[in-house]
Amino acid sequence: MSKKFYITTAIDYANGSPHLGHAYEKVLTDIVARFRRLMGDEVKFLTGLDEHGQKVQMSAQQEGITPQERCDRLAVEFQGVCGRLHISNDDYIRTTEARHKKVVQEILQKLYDKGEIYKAEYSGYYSKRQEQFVTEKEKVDGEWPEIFGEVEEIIETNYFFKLAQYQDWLVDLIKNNEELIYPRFRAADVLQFLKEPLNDLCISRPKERLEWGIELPFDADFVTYVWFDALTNYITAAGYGTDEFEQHWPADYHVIGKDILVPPHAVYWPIMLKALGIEQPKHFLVHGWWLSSGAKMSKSTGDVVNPLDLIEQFGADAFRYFVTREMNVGQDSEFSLELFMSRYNSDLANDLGNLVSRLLNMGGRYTEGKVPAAEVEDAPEKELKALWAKTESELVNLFEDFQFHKALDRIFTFVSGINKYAETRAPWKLAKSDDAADQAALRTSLATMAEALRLAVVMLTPVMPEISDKIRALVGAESFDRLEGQLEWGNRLQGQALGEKTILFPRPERKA
Ligand code: ME8
Repeated sequence: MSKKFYITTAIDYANGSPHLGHAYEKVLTDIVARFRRLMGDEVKFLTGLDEHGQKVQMSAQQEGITPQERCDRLAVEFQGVCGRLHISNDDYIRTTEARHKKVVQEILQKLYDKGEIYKAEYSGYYSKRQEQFVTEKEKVDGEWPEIFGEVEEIIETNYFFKLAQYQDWLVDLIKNNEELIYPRFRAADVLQFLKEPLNDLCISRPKERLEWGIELPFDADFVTYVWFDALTNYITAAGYGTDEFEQHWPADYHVIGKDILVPPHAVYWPIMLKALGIEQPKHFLVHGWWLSSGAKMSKSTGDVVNPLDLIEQFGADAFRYFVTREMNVGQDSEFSLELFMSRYNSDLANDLGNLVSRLLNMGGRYTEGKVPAAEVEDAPEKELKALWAKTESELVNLFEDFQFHKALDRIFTFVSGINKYAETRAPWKLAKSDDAADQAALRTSLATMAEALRLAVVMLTPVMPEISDKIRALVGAESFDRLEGQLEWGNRLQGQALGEKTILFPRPERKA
């Protein structure tokens, strides 16, 4: 059986409600997954929920419910966001599932038997908020950084995973594998981290301190450290230990935010795999952060806006368009309602929405609701086709390089080009003339607009699947599973029925 294109997101902490950062990562990964399917790959797209750990246990305690009850409730919320955003994942993993517990215990036992895990007494500083030991070196001006929360000194017996012995191997892996981390500049963060000697990783927590975790198979007094448990999700869902594993592993892309590259994904994970004799993932796609995303945004009126509410208000595709158009993958981006509204109104409602309704309107009036034949090719047609040729030559490469913001920019430049073409040809003026040449130009202009619109939405499909399908249905174009042949100008729509005029992007109602 052939290898699938296996792509994963981070699994979200079941420690609070989903926010813009979570939603963005799903959209980004979904676009890659949908694009790969169009390119002919068989895709396995995994996302999920990270349910163990001290924070989850503490939040549940505060609420007076069990951690499992709390996770079950949050799982509904997180999966709900995936549904609302039309995320096309093939699997959803929760780390409290039996299939996952089994794999975590299996690999712990394997590493223990191989002598990769040892027991030792450890005295050190422990950050409750980060759920990890920290060292004096991490102090800033003699103080623990804010992100550590309360830090306490403790003496504990624990189990340790031998990371340190793999340090040189890991440095070589990162240095010699230019393609491993995208964007490449993030690899420098990893190498910087590896300039300091690595400590072995404490992979257990005594049950007296933390119960909410996966029990160590070789010592029932301990549970597994949450990061060790969480990272393992990628192989659990790939069917580790079964015949299915070969079909999925190695992962093609782990999509993650910049905060969890170092050390978990670029240090712990590669070493865990190496110690287990499992192949390394092919790539990490590391995105930046939405700033002010956690904060609720207030408008001048004093209303409060949660970015995820925009999905219901303006539609999943408008949300998907906005986050993809604004974020240069790898960089940070600022979220603001003003920016969202400006993109919605100018790109979606004006440029794209008006173009569609204009075409349908004229088709109904001048060509009996059908796409006519393109009969002539004069300067305006030549110009628009040339613009398409330029756009088309860039689009697939931009998608392959995760330059989605640029791809959308090119597509919307082309949409503006179609609108300009309509202004130049002015079919509404041609319609007033009985001259045969004017009538041929009228038919040509509607045919050209319809074909150009079909082409414009081909590569919008992975970003705005619902709207693209709607537009295709309105101009009589067929849906497709494969990109092949879709990007060529072909006047394919001749004779197709045009749909009724509709408003694809309604203007928001003004509040009094
Ligand atoms: O880190 N902008 O979970 P998480 C963009 N459970 N992305 C953001 C963001 C923001 N403002 N805030 C968070 C965890 N993210 C672990 C992962 S994987 C084996 C375990 C991203 O819920 C963040 O970078 O804190 C991460 O990739 C994802 O959301 C989940 O974050």
